[in-house]
Parts: sequence; C-alpha cells; structure tokens
Amino acid sequence: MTNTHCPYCSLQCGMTLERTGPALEVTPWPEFPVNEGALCRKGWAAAGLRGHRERLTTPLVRDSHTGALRTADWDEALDLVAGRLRDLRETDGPDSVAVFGGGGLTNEKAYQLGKFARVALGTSQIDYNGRWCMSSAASAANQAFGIDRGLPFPLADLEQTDVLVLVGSNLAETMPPAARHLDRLRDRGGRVVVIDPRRTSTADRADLFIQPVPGTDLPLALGLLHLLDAGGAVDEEYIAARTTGFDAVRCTAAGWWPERVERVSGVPAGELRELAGLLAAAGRVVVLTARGAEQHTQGTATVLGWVNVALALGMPGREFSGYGCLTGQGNGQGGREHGQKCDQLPGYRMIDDPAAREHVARVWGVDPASLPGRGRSAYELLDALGTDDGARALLVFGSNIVVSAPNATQVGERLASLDLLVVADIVLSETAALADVVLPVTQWAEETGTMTNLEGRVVLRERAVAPPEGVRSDLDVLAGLAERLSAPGPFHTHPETIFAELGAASAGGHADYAGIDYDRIRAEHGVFWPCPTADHPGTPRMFEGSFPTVDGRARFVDVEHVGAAEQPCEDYPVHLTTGRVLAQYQSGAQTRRIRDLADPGPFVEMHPMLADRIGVVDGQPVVVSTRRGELQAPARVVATIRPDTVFVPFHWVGANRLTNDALDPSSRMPEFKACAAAVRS
Ligand SMILES: Nc1nc2c(c(=O)[nH]1)N[C@H]1C(S)=C(S)[C@@H](COP(=O)(O)OP(=O)(O)OC[C@H]3O[C@@H](n4cnc5c(=O)[nH]c(N)nc54)[C@H](O)[C@@H]3O)O[C@H]1N2
Ligand SMILES: Nc1nc2c(c(=O)[nH]1)N[C@H]1C(S)=C(S)[C@@H](COP(=O)(O)OP(=O)(O)OC[C@H]3O[C@@H](n4cnc5c(=O)[nH]c(N)nc54)[C@H](O)[C@@H]3O)O[C@H]1N2
Ligand code: SF4
Ligand SMILES: [Mo]
Repeated sequence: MTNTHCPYCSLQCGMTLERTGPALEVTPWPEFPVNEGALCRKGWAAAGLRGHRERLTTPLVRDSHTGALRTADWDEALDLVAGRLRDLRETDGPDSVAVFGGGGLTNEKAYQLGKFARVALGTSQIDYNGRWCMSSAASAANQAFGIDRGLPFPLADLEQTDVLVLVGSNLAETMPPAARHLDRLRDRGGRVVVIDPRRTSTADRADLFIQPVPGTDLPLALGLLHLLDAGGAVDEEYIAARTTGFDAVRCTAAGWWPERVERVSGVPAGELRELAGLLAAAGRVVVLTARGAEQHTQGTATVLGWVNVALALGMPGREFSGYGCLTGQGNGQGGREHGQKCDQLPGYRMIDDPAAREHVARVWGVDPASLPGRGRSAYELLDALGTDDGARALLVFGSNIVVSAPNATQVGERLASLDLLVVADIVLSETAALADVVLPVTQWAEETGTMTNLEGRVVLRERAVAPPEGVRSDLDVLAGLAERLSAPGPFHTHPETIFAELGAASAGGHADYAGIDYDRIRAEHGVFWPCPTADHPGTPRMFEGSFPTVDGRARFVDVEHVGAAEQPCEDYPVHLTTGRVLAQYQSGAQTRRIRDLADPGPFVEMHPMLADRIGVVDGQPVVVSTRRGELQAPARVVATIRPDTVFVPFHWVGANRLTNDALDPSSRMPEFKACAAAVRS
C-alpha cells in the first residue's frame, strides 16, 4: 500500500495504490485533505496505462533508409542524440538546440530540465506547455501582487467565503472533487457566481449564471467596478492603506456603464447590476479565474481587471477572501517555478537578474556568465523551428504539441523542418510518432517525485511498483545525455538528492523550498511554499500583512478592453471556443488509451438555433472552419450554449488546427478560447 497522488490535474488528489498480483488498484486515501478520498473518473482509472499494450518499452530511432521508426538500445539512442546535438552546437551555436517541457513533470524533472538546457546545452531556447495554461494569470499576479502562487490560500477556504465568483472555470468537470466546496459554501448560505459562454455542470451549481460572448470578461470586470464605485461599495480604507494606482483604474471604469458592457458582452445590464449588488453586500468575496478568462490575447489584462475588482472590494489578504487562479496541470504550479520557462531560473528567479544568476550558478558550480539569457516563449519557440534564426533540434519532455499547440498545422510543419526531433514519452503520442528518436520513460507510480498543487502545496508522489523492463526515468535520460555532452557538474538521478539541490537553488527566491524535505511532506500532508527553513511552518495563506512588492502594497493596473484578435465576420460568423470534458485529459495521449474512459470522441457543441440555421440535428456531422483549418465532427445540439458560439473539446487531433496563434503581449499566451469560425452541414 502506497499513499501517493493522481497522475493528472492540479488538484493532485491523494490516492492509495494497492498491488493485487500484477495489477495495481487505486483506492481512496481519505486522510489527504485536498480531496478527502474523492477522485474523478480519470483518477479511478489512472492505473489503466500500466501494462498497456501501447506502452513504450524500448527506444525507437528513425531508420534513414525506410523512414520508419525501429527499435534501438539505449546506448545507440543516447549516443545518436548526443552526437547530433554536439555537432549542431559546434556548427550553429548553442541556440540551435531547443527544449520543450511540461507542467506534468515533477519538480525534480522540471528543475533538472532547466539546468540541463542552461548547463549541458547552453541554450536559451527552453519553454514549456505551462505557457499555454496559466501564464496570463501568472503575469497578472506578478504585476498586481509581486508574486505568482495560483491560490494564495488553501482550497477549502472557499467554503467560508460569502460570494465566490468563477470566471471561466468549469471545475465540476475539470477538478470534480473541488466542486464539493461549492456545495458546502451554498449549504452555509453563501452564493456562487459562474461566468461562462456555456451553462456547464459548474454553472448548474450557481446562484447567478452569466453567459458572455467569448473574450468579453474584461468589460464585465470594468462594468462591475463602475457599478461598485458608483454605489459607494469600494473599500476606500483598504485602498488607501494597502494598494497603489486606484485613481487611473477608477477613471477607466467610469467609462464602462452597464449598457455599454451589455452591448459588448451580450450580458444584460440587469444581471451585471445583480452581481454588483451581491458583491457590495458581501463581507467576503473570492474571485477565481481559469482558462476561460485567461486563454486570450488580452488574458493578462482580463485577470488584472478581475484582480482590480477584488482589490477595490478590499479582499486580497483578508480572511477567506481574495483573488486566485485555478492552475491546471498536475505540476502547473511547481513546473513554472524551477526554470523550464524561458525567462526563469529556480525559485521563481528571473534569468536576467544578475543576483539570481550568481546564486544559481554557484549551486550549479558554473560561471554565471556561462548561463544563457532569456529565450523565446513556447509558441514563438515552436514557430521559429527550422527557420534561419530558430533551433534545428528539439527535445520534448512531457507535452504532445502537435495536438495541443494552437494553429497546429503550422506547428506540424515547423517540426517537420527540424534536423532532429527527440521525444521522451510513455506512449507513442502524435508528437512522438513524428520524432527521429523516441525515448521510453517511466510514469507515475513507477517513480518518486514532488508536485506542487494549485494551492502551492508541495506533495510527494511515491513509487509503488517497478517500471517495465527497458524504460528509464526522465532523470536518467537527462543524466545520460549530460554525461555524453561532458556537461559540468553533477546531474543526479535520485529524486530526493535532486530535491535537496532544488531547495538550495530556490533558497531566497520567491518560491523558496529550502525548508521542505520528503519526510516533512509525508508527515504534514504537503508543505506550502514559501518555506525557507526546516523549522518554518510553510505558508498556507499569503498577503495577510503585506504584499511581496517593493513597497508592500498591491498594485491596481489600469487595463482597457481591446477584444479578441479575431472577431466574427461575414465569412466566419460565429465565435469558436475550446476546452475540456470530464473523462479526457489534455491532448488525450494518456486517457484516450484507457478503456474505462472510452468516449465517443470529438464533437461540435452548438445551440438548436444555429443547428436549425445550418440544417443539422444532434449527432449529424458538421464541418467547422476557421482561417487556419477545418474539422469534421458530429454536432452536439444543446440549449446551454450561446447561439452565436460553438465549442470543441481539444483532446483529439483537429481542434487546434482551427485555433488562433495570436499571443497575449505580456504572457505570450495564445488565444485558445476565441476565434472566428464558420459551421456548415
Ligand atoms: N477533465 C479534465 N480536467 C482537467 C484537464 C483536462 O484536460 N481534462 N486539464 C487540466 C488543465 S491543464 C487545466 S488548464 C484545467 C482547465 O480547467 P478549466 O479552465 O475549468 O477548463 P476549460 O474547459 O479549458 O475552460 C473552462 C470554461 O471556460 C469556458 N470559456 C470559454 N471561453 C470563455 C470566455 O471567453 N470567457 C469565460 N468566462 N469562459 C469561457 C468554457 O466554456 C469552459 O467551460 O483543467 C485541468 N483539469
Ligand atoms: N484548443 C485548446 N488547446 C489547448 C488548451 C485549450 O483549452 N484549448 N489548453 C492548453 C493547456 S491549458 C495545456 S496545459 C496544454 C496541454 O497539452 P499537452 O502539453 O499536450 O499535455 P498532455 O496531453 O498532458 O501531454 C503530456 C505528454 O507527455 C507524456 N507524459 C506524461 N507524463 C510524462 C513524464 O513524466 N515524462 C515524459 N517525458 N512524458 C510524460 C504524455 O503521455 C503526453 O504525451 O494544452 C493546451 N492546448
Ligand atoms: S480531480 Fe484531478 S487530481 Fe483529482 S482524481 Fe481527477 S484528475 Fe486526478
Ligand atoms: Mo493547462
């Protein structure tokens, strides 16, 4: 029996793994506080990928004669990769090799990948799929609060607030055990507000449901602030004592009267007034954003708009109140703290800060001047591959980019133009199938490592079973390559040793893990960062006395509505938005292969009025097209979506051939959640 955590989302639900003969059974771990024994379908079925016939158990290399992948042994595969990387570096310089990581990797792996890129390859070209996940919220939180921890309080605090506003989150399907907090909050007499272009199962739990046009959450926030200010509901005392910058924000909001908001967002002015009334009367308010609000070209500005609402009400730092982002991937939080982002070093340090470089270089035993500078963000990195100033080789650890990147056809073409594509994965994902070298790695339950969940709680995933013969951990792969590249300084393979090194590298940074160790995590059901010393209790709640900004105050940032990069027009008259369904996870590389999660596949969700107009009924095939591509899938006709909007889940190949690669100027987040589309039968 091993207590561990789910392989999937940012809740990192606790579960117990039991071995029954060769099989592995998932059973509850009721004592773990985040999920209290509850799991969603994906969690219960997580062991379905153990012993799966499609599991990779031997390296594959592309045969130069046949063009097909053939099996190889580890030495051949690693020698080949290292040799090609060394040659490229000599002929084209260190930036000719790029690295792409993932928010599902453990902290130890994310840390080691960042170190490998900077020290073994010397490349600035590293980024990861978290850029597509919560980077707009991260950018906004850094600007407003001086730090980016998704939730600055434990998830269970939600139950104690008075009004909870969920902006673009479908948590009943994306983190189902968390939905119990909504139910308990309502049992206590609190209210839940859900803002989504679709009436989701989360919206079914709402006291007030608001259904805007995709990409118009910022005007809603501005209109709300307008009403709160006009009604005398802003907390002048808090604003004076704990913030800066309100005057400019107040001035901008003055221009967003409710009828103007209605014209832009489609939300009746009366509903906005109702929401303002709820917030004005509440002592405690929590505003949470998720991908619906964030995955836009104005995602950062939108989050800042909602942070401004929370600050104007005097909430951040007050008990059971404030703003938070619901991070998505299993290690979406930790994955962004330890250096796989192009501009960051471990401990959430910035790579162009001389003091940060000095500190981390000392831990790594290298000259600070040898560390590269800032690289390109995820989409820009991919989009430059194979071009004159882009990388010629790419190493992918923990992402299935040809399915999950925006404008995926273009990304596929960039990958095809590479000299070398290396993918480490547990199955032959759509991206691995394009690789020149595929490296089979261990998965959850076969290896130990820490994850940092959406609350900033560092938890320990423990190994429960031996991996299949022939696979190696990502850490072994990195060490094997580092050795062949004669990289300086140790590249350990033992997770606990790497965690101690990570702790030292993070010490003194924002995300300080120096006081955390595996035994503490086991004993305390996880430890919240920052935790600078072994006798520090960790930090479940932040901002009580001050904010980690230069002057200790939170900043109102003045933001204006620009709108989605692509607006409906005569040729593409509807809004297309994308997202998730309960039974599938991300690109589906893992969950599509699990029999217990069998699913009818992709669909195009649309309103009966739209279905009528194009002459289809539920279940009939339709074609969705955008300026970038087409997708055919059955119509799912439901009255719960706006009539001017269609929704496609992205767990299958195709959705991202449609999506727009326009980026948020600050976070470099692509606009997955809004583009212009046409639908026909
Ligand atoms: N089942 C399942 N759970 C998951 C995942 C998964 O793949 N499957 N992935 C995990 C990860 S990495 C993440 S990031 C999280 C994501 O978790 P969520 O953010 O909850 O998931 P999404 O479905 O991407 O988007 C949420 C909602 O945003 C709505 N939306 C679309 N456009 C807009 C808009 O312009 N404004 C507003 N307000 N809403 C909009 C969609 O209709 C959708 O219901 O889920 C995590 N959990
Ligand atoms: N249209 C649209 N596109 C989206 C989104 C959206 O809402 N709409 N959401 C975006 C978001 S929020 C996210 S997070 C991304 C996610 O999209 P991806 O980055 O594609 O995420 P996954 O499908 O989780 O890919 C993880 C891959 O790594 C493998 N893997 C799992 N564990 C490990 C490991 O420990 N080591 C290694 N080496 N491999 C491992 C898995 O088998 C899988 O192939 O998609 C983004 N794309
Ligand atoms: S909610 Fe997330 S962490 Fe919990 S069981 Fe489901 S996928 Fe796993
Ligand atoms: Mo995500």
